[in-house]
Amino acid sequence: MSTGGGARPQRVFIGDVQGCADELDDLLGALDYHPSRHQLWCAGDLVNRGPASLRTLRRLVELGAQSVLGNHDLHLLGVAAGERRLRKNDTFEEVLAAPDCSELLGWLRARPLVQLWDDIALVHAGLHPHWDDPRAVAAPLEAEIRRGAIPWRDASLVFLTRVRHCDAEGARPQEEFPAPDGFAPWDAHYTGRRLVVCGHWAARGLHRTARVHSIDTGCIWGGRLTAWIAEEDRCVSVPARRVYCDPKAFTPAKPSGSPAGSRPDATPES
Ligand SMILES: [Mn+2]
Repeated sequence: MSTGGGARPQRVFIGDVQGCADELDDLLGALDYHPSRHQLWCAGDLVNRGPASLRTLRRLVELGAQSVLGNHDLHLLGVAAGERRLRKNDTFEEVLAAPDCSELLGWLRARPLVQLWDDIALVHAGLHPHWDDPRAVAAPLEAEIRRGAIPWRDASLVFLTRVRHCDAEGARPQEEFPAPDGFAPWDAHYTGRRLVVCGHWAARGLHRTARVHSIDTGCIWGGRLTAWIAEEDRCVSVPARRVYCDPKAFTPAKPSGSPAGSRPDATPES
């Protein structure tokens, strides 16, 4: 051990990688990553839209990294199971064709939806204002996912992996941009004692308050890949090597009537 011998590893939370394997390696370099000093926790959406989903999954497994599940991770599992159709902007076909596909998807399927520490909760999108015990909500959903039976319509699963705005009762709006009166970013209604670390909301940018650290900084859109080191309360980020995803390739969000030129994260699949 070069430093801090015997000390517990620092928790390093990484925003949505989405197949940006080169930037993941750039970030590990910028962190001076070492397995004896750092424990990696990704905020989900490890795959899709970016250029190298297969290499990203292999790298994370090799690193012994951890993650919570995001909507794109579930989508990959759903396509692999024949429950969901590949969409035109999906970029993970190489994962499905890989010789180690079943091993990688088995690893992905075993990731949690929520991870708790005394001080921090990690989730892909957000936590519902009425949940006193997010693990009690997530555990049965995780069991179904591990069995290969993703409960697509379960409102809690949708909330955990997709929420951006909600009202005080945790209801989500039909439209997110702009959200109607009475709706606010989900963390405005969150009163839990843990700091929530999440991804999923690239357009919000790096958003750090006493309640939430939202660390998806839009690498696939040509933004940055960001890590937050909990024990140092410090962010480290690296720029995208290029723009991988063109917002113009994304049609306005449903339902019809969305304004033309909606931002890409206005789609239900961001
Ligand atoms: Mn997402």
